[in-house]
Amino acid sequence: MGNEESTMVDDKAAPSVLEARSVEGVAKYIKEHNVKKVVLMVGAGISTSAGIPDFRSPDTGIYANLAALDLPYPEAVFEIGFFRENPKPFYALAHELYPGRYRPTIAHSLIKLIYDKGMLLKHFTQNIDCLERQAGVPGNKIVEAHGSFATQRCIDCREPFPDDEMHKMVSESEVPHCVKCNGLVKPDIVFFGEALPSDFFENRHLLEEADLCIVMGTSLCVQPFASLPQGIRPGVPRVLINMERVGGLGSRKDDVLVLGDCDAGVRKFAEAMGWAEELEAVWEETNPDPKARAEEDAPPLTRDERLQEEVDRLTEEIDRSLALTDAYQNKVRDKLEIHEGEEEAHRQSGSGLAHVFPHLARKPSH
Ligand code: CNA
Repeated sequence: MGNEESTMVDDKAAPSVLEARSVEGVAKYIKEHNVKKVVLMVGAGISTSAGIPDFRSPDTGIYANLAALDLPYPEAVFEIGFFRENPKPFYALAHELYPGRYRPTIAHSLIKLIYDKGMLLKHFTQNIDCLERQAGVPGNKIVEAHGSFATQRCIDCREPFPDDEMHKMVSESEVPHCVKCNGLVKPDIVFFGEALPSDFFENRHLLEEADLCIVMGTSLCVQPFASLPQGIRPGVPRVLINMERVGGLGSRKDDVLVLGDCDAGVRKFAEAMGWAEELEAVWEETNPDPKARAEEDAPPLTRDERLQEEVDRLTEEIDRSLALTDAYQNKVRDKLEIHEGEEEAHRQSGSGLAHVFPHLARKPSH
């Protein structure tokens, strides 16, 4: 874990460049120092409120729920050796995580807003869900340190596998095989022991240029990503928005800890920046359902309007049951008329065959 700094100072020590070790202190710093080179480092915790479980949260995390997949130990699902033997658990998980099934969270929209403000230097993500792209952050601003589901290839001959075929296989939880050599196909996400994409190493130097660092939703347990916050120059504020304290953050004088739910921390930060409304608007753009969007936008009903709605609903219900009663009465009346008509025909024909040829009996009686 990246905690080599944990012995330096405690998280209550007086700040050096910030006025206060709080989101308000950071907001003031951003405005007064014209901060323009923000680096973000994030993990699965920014996507949990979208409905994608993280790895390590007790009870709700993927590791806590992998028993059903029959794994020898949770990490095996991302080990290439185990994948070769049994790719099914990975594809069950891929089915869950596959992009396109989830809406970005407000934390993803904060990254987009920071970009819109011209303040985003680089966004480093460990996530493989592509939600920052979906939130509108351009690909050239994102380093997907653990790869993504965007492309895939054969683990033996490296032949790329078509996107549409992959989409179909994953949505059916099927295991895809190479069209050339029948080897196993794997998305280009980084498994344990595999090298990170070159993009990660080529952009690491940017940490030294950063004038603010925001770390969100990560346990900072996986190296080398976990060491990124240490690459930020001393004297540059680092903000941790996370459920728990991780990776030695809080150990520098200008570290700010915003512990608790990520979305709440993000909204608190936006509020301090005076961006609250703008952030909600940017997030709203990610809402796929325009009807839900219109309903959310509508002002809440007054007490009288709610009462009127209830009266209308009840009136409609009563009308409907009265109509049903009418229909029932008509049906009974029709039946009675037919029955009387049959008896009359029977009387007139005297044939006694009306029960066999009822259409003969149904002649109107003059
Ligand atoms: P992790 O180790 O599961 O840690 C998640 C962290 O986020 C923990 O510290 C949690 O306490 C915290 N957290 C969870 N939910 C919230 C919340 N709502 N608010 C605030 N904090 C929260 O995940 P990491 O990303 O640190 O681990 C790296 C792995 C996880 C990478 O290799 C990813 O590929 C992998 N992963 C990605 C996804 C995804 O793409 N969405 C999902 C699950 C795992």
